Amino acid sequence: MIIMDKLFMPSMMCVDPAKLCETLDVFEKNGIGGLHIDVMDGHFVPNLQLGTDYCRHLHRLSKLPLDFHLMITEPEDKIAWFPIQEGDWVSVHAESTNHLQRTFDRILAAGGKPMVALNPATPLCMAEEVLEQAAGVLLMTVSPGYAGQKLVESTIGKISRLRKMLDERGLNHVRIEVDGNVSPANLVRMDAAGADMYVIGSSGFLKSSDADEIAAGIAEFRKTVG
Ligand code: S6P
Ligand code: MG
Repeated sequence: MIIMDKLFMPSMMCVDPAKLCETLDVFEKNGIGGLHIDVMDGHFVPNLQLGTDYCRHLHRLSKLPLDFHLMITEPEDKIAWFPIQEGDWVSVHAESTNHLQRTFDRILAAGGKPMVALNPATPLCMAEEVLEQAAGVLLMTVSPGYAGQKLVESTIGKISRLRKMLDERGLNHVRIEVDGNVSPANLVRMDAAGADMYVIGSSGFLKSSDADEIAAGIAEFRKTVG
């Protein structure tokens, strides 16, 4: 069995823009896994967030990989818009496309690591056919669209069921990323259920924009998952 590092992925939507460079510096110095980028198009989710130029700036300003979370319709036609580099993760929602396989193929051709994302009420079977090719599954633990929401309780059991499914298929290299209300208390439960990649926003160490407090928060979170 492969034991993988647990990865913390700060949500860039929750970073104070006035402190962008110093916050990126804290992330690099404190072993952050990658920068989670919420891309929202106002159609798939009722909000607009982070664009392609912002992603380009982040690649210029930081060595950390990007973790694109595409909440957009017809992602298969838009993969080329994003500055995907070798080692970047790219999550695409199973609900957002009739062409999940084609979207995966395009992410792989761009050098990205494809992941399939599922909303809280979307069953795991929607991800099943791409698991062999996937670098991970992103389980939404809130409904996508906004930061600062409360955990959908049923998603904790869903994490356990997905971990079991992956183990049974010998796919324990496939990551389970959780996104939404990853508070210190929920982190304990998500970790125990089998998640190993955690999007951290306003419920976690990005509740503060102070560099020292963020660094201390990362250390606390790391202690929790061991
Ligand atoms: C939500 C988005 C998330 C949020 C993150 C915020 O649609 O996909 O990545 O940015 O969940 O974290 P929190 O702790 O405020 O829920
Ligand atoms: Mg997200």
